[in-house]
Amino acid sequence: MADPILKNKIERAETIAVLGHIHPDGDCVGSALALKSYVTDCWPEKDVRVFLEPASDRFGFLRGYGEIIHEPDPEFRADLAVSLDTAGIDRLGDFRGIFENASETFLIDHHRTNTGFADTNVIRGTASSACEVLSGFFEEDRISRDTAACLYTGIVTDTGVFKYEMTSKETMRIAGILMEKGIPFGEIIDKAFYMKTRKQQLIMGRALEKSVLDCGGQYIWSVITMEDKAEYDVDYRDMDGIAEQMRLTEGVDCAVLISESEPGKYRLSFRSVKKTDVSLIARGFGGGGHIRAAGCNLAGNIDEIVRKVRAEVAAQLGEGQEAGC
Ligand SMILES: [Mn+2]
Repeated sequence: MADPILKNKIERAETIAVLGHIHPDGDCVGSALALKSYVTDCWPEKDVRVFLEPASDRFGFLRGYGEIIHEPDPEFRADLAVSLDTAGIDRLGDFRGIFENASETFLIDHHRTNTGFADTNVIRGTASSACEVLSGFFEEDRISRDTAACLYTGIVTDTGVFKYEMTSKETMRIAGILMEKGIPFGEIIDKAFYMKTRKQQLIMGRALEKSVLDCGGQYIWSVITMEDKAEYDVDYRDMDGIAEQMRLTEGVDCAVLISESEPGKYRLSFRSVKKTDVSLIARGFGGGGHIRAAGCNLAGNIDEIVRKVRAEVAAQLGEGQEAGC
């Protein structure tokens, strides 16, 4: 049985604003469009609008993607504003005013750090994604194929295709229900997660070709220069997934991609498998992140940066000469 709390609020509202976080990802776009799609199917008379910053084109196949509003509308007074996948009110960016002007506010999220900034707050810190939480408010037989595709996209992106730790039996149960709606699940996984443009593939090839295996094969690093990026006409957004691919080299425990953002300035992206806590290393250099994925920015001589980072990684791999560090 679906929880009726959201349904009751929607039925009382004529105008509904759906909001998410800045730099919207697949879970943010997926949950926002899923809510709009569900409301449109069940209550076609409602005025429901999704407000988000521009997102990646890879989500362009989702119903309602082309109707997302990117500019805040100061005239719009929603009876109900729903915030999805957003941990704090600041993260609503330019759309915060729409949320604050609404008669009633509701939020659905899965970030444990959520500050609970709405009138009604549903925060499930153990859920894989906002889409997983949101699906609990939908009646199963009223979820259309279009709505299912939106929800599935969010779950796929936030779980790294059912791989990350928060993926649970419940995640898989919901994914199963969505699959039964007839969605092209393989195609959605490719589009939402694995698909790359030609130039993204080529810059990854360049990074892999230039990579150096170190510390007895446990550490891999690579440097992408401004010249490399210019050659393929790419920017930092095209570099997603490269450090992750390096991490998947057999025997490797820590991967670092160092990409030059401006002359002499570098963005470092760390990934680890088991032993290395890359959040510690990134934090030591003024950045942050998680134990298995982190990042920081460094400026200076590239040989010096490579040496400093290697020293930190080698210290953690901890086997000294034995490991060839
Ligand atoms: Mn999320």
